Amino acid sequence: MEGSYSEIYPEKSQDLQGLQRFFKEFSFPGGIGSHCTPETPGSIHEGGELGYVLSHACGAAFDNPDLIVAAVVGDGESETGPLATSWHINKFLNPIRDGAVLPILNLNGYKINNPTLLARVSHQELEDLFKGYGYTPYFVEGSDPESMHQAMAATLDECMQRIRSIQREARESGVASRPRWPMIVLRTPKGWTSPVEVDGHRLEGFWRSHQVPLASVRKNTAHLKFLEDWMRSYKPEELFDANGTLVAELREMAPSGNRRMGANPHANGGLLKKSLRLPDFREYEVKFDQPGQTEADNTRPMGAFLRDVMKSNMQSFRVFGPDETTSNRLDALYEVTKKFWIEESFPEDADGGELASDGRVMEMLSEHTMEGMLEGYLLTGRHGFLSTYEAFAHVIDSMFNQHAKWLSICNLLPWRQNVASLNLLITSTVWRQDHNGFTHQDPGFLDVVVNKRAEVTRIYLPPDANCLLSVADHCLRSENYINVIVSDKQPHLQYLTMEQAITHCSRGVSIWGPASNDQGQEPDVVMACAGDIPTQEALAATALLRNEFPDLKIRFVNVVDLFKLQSDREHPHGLSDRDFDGLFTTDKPIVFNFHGYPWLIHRLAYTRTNHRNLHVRGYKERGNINTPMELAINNEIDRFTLAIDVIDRVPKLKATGAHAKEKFRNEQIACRRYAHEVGIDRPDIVDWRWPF
Ligand SMILES: Cc1ncc(C[n+]2csc(CCOP(=O)(O)OP(=O)(O)O)c2C)c(N)n1
Ligand SMILES: [Mg+2]
Repeated sequence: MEGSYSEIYPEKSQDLQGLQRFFKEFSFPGGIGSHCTPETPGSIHEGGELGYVLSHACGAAFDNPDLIVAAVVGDGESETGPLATSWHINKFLNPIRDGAVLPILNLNGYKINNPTLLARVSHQELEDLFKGYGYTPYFVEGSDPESMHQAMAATLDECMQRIRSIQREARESGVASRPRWPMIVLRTPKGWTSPVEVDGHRLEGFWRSHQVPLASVRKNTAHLKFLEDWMRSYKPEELFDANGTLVAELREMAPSGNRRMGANPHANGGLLKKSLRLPDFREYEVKFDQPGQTEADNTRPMGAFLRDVMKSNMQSFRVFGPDETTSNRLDALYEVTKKFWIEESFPEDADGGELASDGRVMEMLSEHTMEGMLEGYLLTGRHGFLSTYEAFAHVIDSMFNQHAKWLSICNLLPWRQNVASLNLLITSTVWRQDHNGFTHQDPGFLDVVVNKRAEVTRIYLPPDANCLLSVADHCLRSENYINVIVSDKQPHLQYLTMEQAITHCSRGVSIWGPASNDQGQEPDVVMACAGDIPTQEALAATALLRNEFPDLKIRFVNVVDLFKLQSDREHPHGLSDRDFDGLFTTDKPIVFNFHGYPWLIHRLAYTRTNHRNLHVRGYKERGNINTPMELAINNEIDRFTLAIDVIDRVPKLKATGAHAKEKFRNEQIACRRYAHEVGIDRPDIVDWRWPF
C-alpha cells in the first residue's frame, strides 16, 4: 500500500499481476512466510515465536531519542515468560537519551484454542496490573469499526503527545526520572470483521477465528461462498482501480520515503550502522615471564578492553547482563559508565551499587529481556555484548535459535545490510562452580549453537586471557554472526603472549610447541583440548606422561575455534581433511579433553580420517559441590584420567604403563580424600605449574 514492497520486489508490482503473485506466494511452498519474516521490509521482528516484542522494541528505542516504537502485544503472547517479564522495559528507557516504546496490548480475548487470562480479569484488575507496572493505560474498547478507528486514532494522538511532553520535560530540565509512559489496551473481537458464525460455530469474537478460520474452502462450496462474501465485504472495487492499483486517494494517505513502514531504515539496521571505534586490544595484554607459571582472571582484562570500547562508542555500544557484569569480572566498565537505573535510589546504593540514570550497562535478572534488548539494539544498527552464566544460557536457547534463523535468511536478501554480530560471553562455567554445584553446571548451550547454520554461528574457547582479548576484538569487528565465547572468570594459568595468542587465534587450532615433544617425528599420541580448565588438565597430563615416559612422543594441540574441527565442506572455518590429518594424524590415538559434552566433538569430527582413534573426554553430568579437581575426576577430564587414557591407547605403553597407571589411580583417590577432608584441593594441584 505504501510502495516499499514493490520497490524491493518489483515483480510484486502494484497492479493485478503483482497482487496475484503476492497472494499466491503468501504462505505457499517456495514463497514467503506468513509471519513478518526477514523478507518483509520494515520488519526486525518476525514474531513467529511469541514473547519478544517488548524487549526488541526497547532495544530499538535505546539511543534513538526521536524514535517511538509501537509494539503490539498479543494477549496470548503476554502470557509467555519472556513477555511477562519485559513489561519492565519502562524501567530501562531514559526519556532524555532514548526513544520511547508504546506497548499496545491487543486484548482480543483469545489464543488458538483458549480464552486469554487477561481478557477474563476485571477491568479494574487489568488497569491495576498496568498501573502496577508503572504505565498509564489507555483503553480503546469496542467492535464498531468506524467509531473504533476514530477512538484509536484519538488515543494514539494523545499517547504521542504524552510521550513528547514527557521527553520535552526531561530534555529541558536535564533530569531523567522514570515517567509513567502511556500504553494502550486495545480490546477488539478476535477475527474482527470475519463471518460471525460458520456451521453453527461462533467465529468472530472467538478462538475459532484463529489463523485459518475457513479451512475447507477448496472442497466446501458453502465455505467458499463465506470466504467470497467476507472478502467482498471490504469492497475491493472501491479500493483498487480496474488495473488492480490502489486508488490514489488511499495511496496518498501513506507517508513518503523513509517515513513509510516498509522503508524505515531502523528496520534495516545495517543502513545506519557505523563501525565501532576500537582501541588496540594488544594494549591489554597480560604479561608474564614464562608460560604456564602465572595465573590471571581471564575475563578481567577483557573488562578493561570493553571499558575502552564503551568510552569510544558512548552512543552505539551497550553491555548487557542478567545481574552478573561484576561477578563476571567485567566491572572495569564502571570506570566510564554505570548500570542503568532510573528507579528510586537509596543512600547505600552509593556503596558499590554503580547505578546511574545515564548508565550503558543494562542489567535485569531476565536473560530473556537482556537478550531481546540486545537483539533489538543490533538489528537497528548498533553494537553490543552480553555476558551470562553458562548454565543459564539455556534460558535463551530459543531466542538464540530465532536470531540465528533471522540472520540466515537475511544473508539471502541482498537489500538487507549487514548488522553487528551478537556477541555472547558464556562464563561462570561448569568447571568452576565450587560453591554452587550441580544446578550451575551445564555446558550444553554449545550443542544448541551447533544446530544452526554454519554461516551465522561461531564458537570460541580461548584458553587464556590474551586469547580471549584477541577473540573479543575479532568478534566485535564481525558482522551477521552469533559469536559464542566460552571463558571462565576465575584465575587461570596464562600460556600465550599476545603475539602468540594472535597467531593461535587466527589459526583457530594449532600445535603448542613447548608442550609437545614430537618435533620432527611422528607422535605416539595427540593430546588435544579446548577450553581453559580442559587445557590446563591436558597440559598437566602431558607433563605427567613426559616425566613418566621420556621416550613417549606427544603432540599437544589446542583448539580455540571449535568449528575448525568440522570439515571445510560443512563450515567456512572448517579445516580441510588434509590439514586435519596433518595435525591429528591418520592413525595415532587422539585424546581430546573438551569443555562441554563429549558428543559434540564427535559430531563435528565424525567424517575425519582418524575419527576411529578419537577419544573424547568432557562433562558427563557428574556434578555436585566439588572442588575443581574432584569435579574433573568425577567427569574424567582430570590429568590422571587423561594420562591413563594415553597409556591404554598407545600400544607400547599397554605393557609397560601398568605401574604408572596404578600411581595415577592412587593420586585420584588421594585428591578426592583430601578434598573431602580439607574442603579445598591439594596444594600441589592448586599451585600446579607447567614444569618444562
Ligand atoms: C512461544 C510460542 N508458543 C506457542 C506458539 C504457538 N502460537 C501461535 S499463535 C498462538 C496464540 C497467540 O495468541 P495471541 O497472542 O492472543 O495472538 P492473537 O489472538 O492476536 O492471534 C500460539 C499459542 C508460538 N507461536 N510461540
Ligand atoms: Mg489474542
